[in-house]
Amino acid sequence: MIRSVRISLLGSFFLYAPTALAAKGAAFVLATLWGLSIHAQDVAPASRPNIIFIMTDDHAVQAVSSYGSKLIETPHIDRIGREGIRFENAFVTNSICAPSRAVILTGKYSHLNGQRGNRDRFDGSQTTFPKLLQQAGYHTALIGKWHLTSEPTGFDHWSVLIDQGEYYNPRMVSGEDTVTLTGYTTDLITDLSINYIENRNAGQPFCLLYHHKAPHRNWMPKPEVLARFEHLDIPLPPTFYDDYRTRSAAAREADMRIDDMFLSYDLKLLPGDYEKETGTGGAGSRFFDAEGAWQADYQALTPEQKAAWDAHYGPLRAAFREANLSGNALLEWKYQRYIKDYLACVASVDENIGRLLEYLDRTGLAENTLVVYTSDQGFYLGEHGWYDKRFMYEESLRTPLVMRYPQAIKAGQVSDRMALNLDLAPSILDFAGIAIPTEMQGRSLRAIAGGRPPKDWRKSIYYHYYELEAWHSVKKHYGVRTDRYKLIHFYDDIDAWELYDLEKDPHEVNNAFENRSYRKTSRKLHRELERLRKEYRLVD
Ligand code: SGN
Ligand code: CA
Repeated sequence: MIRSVRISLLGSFFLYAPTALAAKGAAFVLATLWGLSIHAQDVAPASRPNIIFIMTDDHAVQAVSSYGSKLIETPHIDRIGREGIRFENAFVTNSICAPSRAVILTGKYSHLNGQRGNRDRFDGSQTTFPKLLQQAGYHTALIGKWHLTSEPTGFDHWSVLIDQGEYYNPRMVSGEDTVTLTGYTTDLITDLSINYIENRNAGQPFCLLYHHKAPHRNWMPKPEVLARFEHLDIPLPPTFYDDYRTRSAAAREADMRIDDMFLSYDLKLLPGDYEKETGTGGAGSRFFDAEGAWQADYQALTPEQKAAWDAHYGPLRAAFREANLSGNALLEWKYQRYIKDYLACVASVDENIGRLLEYLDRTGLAENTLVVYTSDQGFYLGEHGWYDKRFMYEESLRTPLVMRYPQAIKAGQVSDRMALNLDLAPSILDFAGIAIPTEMQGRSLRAIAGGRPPKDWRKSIYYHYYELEAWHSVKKHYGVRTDRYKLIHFYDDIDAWELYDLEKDPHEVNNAFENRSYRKTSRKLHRELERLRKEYRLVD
């Protein structure tokens, strides 16, 4: 377990110094602590790229402008893809945080890396791509969200949030030490990341995992952008009022509807604004005290941060009390509240990525650095009436994936090949010129990024979700997706199949499993599913 031991010197330094100063000081103090040279040069050996692997938490493609978002502009994330490659069809193999991270680190499916759900303990003795880079002479670092309950392994330096982490004034753990920083976490993770690069040992190539908490629940934006989307009336997604008519019970029984969000913790109201807290969160939230959690978040703000929150939310809360909403009007109010906060969190992520890219330009590092941007999975932004992820439906199965590496990736490419988070470890190793262990189940994306997609590239993907008695009560399921179809089997306490024709039904509202005209397709998909389950060693 990661322990919270407070180092008073660093703790008080960070607590009382203003953010920018704290960051500068942090660079010096941390550089000294890590024993790094603080006179880095900005040229790495041309043959081995530096690697910056940027990952966010729950950032849906529907909120990335280069993926066609109508909700937000994300110019800096878009820039990575424009100056390199954007994968239009990137998916995860298990749409939930810790499992996705374990897949990314090991290049193996959940049943083999052991991290099936968020609550499993990650076996850090396994082979991971950072370990292989480290063995090959890379300096490896991890800064930001980790969310695996075992201590990070394979990193020369790490500084991580505890569990889900905090949006403001986060505690960050490095080894035995915990420091509390002051400021907005998305900014601070970027400050620490830039400081790491600045102070690295220039004699070694580096690999930095720069991992944001945002835009994970409970969507607390930075003061400066609190009101960024307030003037807009964000359109409802077409499936917002999905009645789940053709689906199995899995969709109806999932507890992740915007209507059931916590009025306090999610929607930032306070007791007195409403009669009683109506939010629910499925099996895993049984002991969750939403009002208490929201109070704790609010009380952890500095007086200045509180003042900014009060100035923004005070009038919104007053208007809410005044409006006395019910029915769909109340539901749509919840949606607006949710989506505006979510988007504002994304805006800060994008701005900070811009800051990092600008630093790479300024220091001449851009040319020889592979920059990868992805999210640990997608998310529902009101589609099917939901937030959260977990289901194999498109919004949470897909994830943004863009890469830039001027020396090996031609600018301006968009690939429709099916990429998986399973492919990231092999890809990064391949770009670094390191042999990919045969036990890794993903495939390197390097040839695709180089403009030469292999002829035998995959034509289908396998997905498997395992967390039932957890938050949001989504049933266990596995399935196969091809370029056109998707077949899903919900199992364990249910035995139900769904089949979607993504060409005719891109929003996945017509389960065609019982439709006679899809019999042949269904048989083919079943065969393909069995083939994949053998290939990935789920069955003998
Ligand atoms: C927390 C969230 C859930 C979320 C899980 C998993 N509740 O438990 O809504 O599904 O994390 O998210 S919260 O009240 O703590 O925000 S994950 O990204 O870490 O997998
Ligand atoms: Ca996540």
